[in-house]
Amino acid sequence: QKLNDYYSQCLPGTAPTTTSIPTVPPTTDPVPTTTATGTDPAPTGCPAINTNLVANSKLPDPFTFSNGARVTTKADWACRRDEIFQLFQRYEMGTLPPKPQSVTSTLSGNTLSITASDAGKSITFSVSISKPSGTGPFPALIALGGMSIPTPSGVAVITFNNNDIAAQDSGSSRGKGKFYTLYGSSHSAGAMTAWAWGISRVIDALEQTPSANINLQRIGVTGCSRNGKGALVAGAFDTRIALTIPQESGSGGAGCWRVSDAMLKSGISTQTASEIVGENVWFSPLFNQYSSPAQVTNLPFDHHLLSALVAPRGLLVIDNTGIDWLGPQSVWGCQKTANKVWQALGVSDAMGVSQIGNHNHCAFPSSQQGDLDAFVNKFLKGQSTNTNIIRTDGANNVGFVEANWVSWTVPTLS
Ligand code: MCU
Repeated sequence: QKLNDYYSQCLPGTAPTTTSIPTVPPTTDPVPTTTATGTDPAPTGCPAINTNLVANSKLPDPFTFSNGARVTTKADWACRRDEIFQLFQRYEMGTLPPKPQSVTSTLSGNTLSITASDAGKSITFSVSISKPSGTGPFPALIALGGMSIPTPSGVAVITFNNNDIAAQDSGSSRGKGKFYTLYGSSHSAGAMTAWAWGISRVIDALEQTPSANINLQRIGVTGCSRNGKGALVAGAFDTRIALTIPQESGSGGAGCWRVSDAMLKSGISTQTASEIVGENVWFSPLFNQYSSPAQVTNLPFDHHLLSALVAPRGLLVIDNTGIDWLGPQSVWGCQKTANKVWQALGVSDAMGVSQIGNHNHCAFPSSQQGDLDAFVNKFLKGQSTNTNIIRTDGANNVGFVEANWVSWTVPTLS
């Protein structure tokens, strides 16, 4: 109930009516050169990134490198994924620091305390672990700001207080939170990158704490609204996460900047990049200069490619058609397009979209329970289920005309 009270205050219209873009603080951290996350080593032999931005009013091609070469194999995709990951850090999210010099943890009851130290500084934060009955190791969902979907049976819930790692009260929260205590208040990472870094440290801690009794192959991440944007980024950035479930994440999450700009232009009151950079600190200050409609079209990616970073792992996008501010047409078109990357990898049913209206923001409707169960049972419990789920009840969304947004074809990657 507390969570629902909070969410009902969030929408609609807590956004400032004027867009005052904060000045860009100097960033001292280096431009990213490697994925440096999860357990995957950065791929080698990849083409160099071409950072000349080329205007593109459509959704950029997942299968063409920035140097113009075509992606034809799964090995190419590993390189292209790495390139997309670096581009997101460079233009939108800020730099994701690699694993710090030291990560230590202690488990006391249900509380896992994590200390991360680097370059003479250290921070400590904790997560609470709520386990089901029975014998583990248990699958687990890491919940940003608490669970907003029904807790699946047999699954542990790890509550991650993302606000403690990076504040998200308003545009004045820049550089506040434990991440910035460790890396400095002028670090380029936006709040979502900072949260993703923190979630990776939670997984590091679980790896070194077998007594926590969590199955490391069966970790998911979820969150709603602003925390749903964060859940998508965490799942995109750390390949140890088997299932990513962003709920009603809207613009800046499962929506595509270009489609949201078109919605606003057509008169629908929806959130766009130029609004979001003034409202809060979810993105890097580096993104400010790319946020106007004229600049958004210069970005070498859109959020279909943020989702694509999750592939071939599990992704279920849970969404609400009833709230214009969330950009339902944008989320629908963006994520149907993202699914093409899973298609190319031969696992289109590892990525689903379930979009249902007529309910309050972040109030999960029972009509979506089957979709959630199918993904949880497959990716967190190892069952064989039908996850061929791409559905919307939004009549308007049929108006997303793919030919207006997608001018590339989908290869079958060998
Ligand atoms: C959907 O997430 C955000 C949205 O981006 C904000 O503009 C709005 O004010 O708050 C939403 C939210 O987090 O609601 C809880």
